[in-house]
Amino acid sequence: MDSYKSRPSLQQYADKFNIMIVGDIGVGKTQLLTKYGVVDDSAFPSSKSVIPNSHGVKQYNKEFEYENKIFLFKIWDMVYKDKFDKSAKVFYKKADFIILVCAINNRNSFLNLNKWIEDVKLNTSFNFSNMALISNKTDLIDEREVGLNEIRQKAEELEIDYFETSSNTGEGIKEAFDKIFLSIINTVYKQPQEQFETDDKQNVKDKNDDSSCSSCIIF
Ligand SMILES: Nc1nc2c(ncn2[C@@H]2O[C@H](COP(=O)(O)OP(=O)(O)O)[C@@H](O)[C@H]2O)c(=O)[nH]1
Ligand SMILES: [Mg+2]
Repeated sequence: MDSYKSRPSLQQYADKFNIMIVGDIGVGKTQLLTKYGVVDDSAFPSSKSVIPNSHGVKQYNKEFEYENKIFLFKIWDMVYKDKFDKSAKVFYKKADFIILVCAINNRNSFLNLNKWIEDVKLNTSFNFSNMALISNKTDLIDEREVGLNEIRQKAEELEIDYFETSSNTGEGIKEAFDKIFLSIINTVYKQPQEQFETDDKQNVKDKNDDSSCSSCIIF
């Protein structure tokens, strides 16, 4: 297991990104993250996240290496609610990317994607290309309630990437998250000199320096 001492300090990350994973309860969101090897935030003090339990959101972290740089992905997962409450809407606003999840053996979880998308629309000023769709539990093929074509069609309508996974067997998980992370890096990450050249230096500082935040939620 990695020791904390071997982890980069916050300043050493090339960049940090916030991802929110949403979908009906029971579709396997938490299991997907665990299988991908995320680190529980409480065991990752350098991320300095302080999210009160009352928000019903738990943060996981994943370091991701690309082109000799290390990026930190903070992933927000719902703990117990099937909807974010009003106070947790702040997470939508801070997200760089949203992962929608349904399960192939649960038709309602597929139909409810529209509600989640509506939530995203209402609470973000968001470019829809910053989303991906995962349908999980592909090992339960005999219980399939959602056709492959209709899920694919949904992703095509939204013009977002679509992945099939099983947290049970692990199939598809690494491919899905690796591709999502790469697309975030390629679309959101700016080279350091570009950042330096912008007039928006304060924003860059705020993004990289969590200690500047005095509220109870530190992103
Ligand atoms: N068969 C099967 N079960 C799964 C899979 N993913 C999650 N589960 C089970 O589904 C239940 C809900 O998973 P969980 O990750 O807690 O769902 P969440 O509410 O979306 O976070 C648990 O009992 C998991 O073991 C999968 O891919 N295949
Ligand atoms: Mg969960």
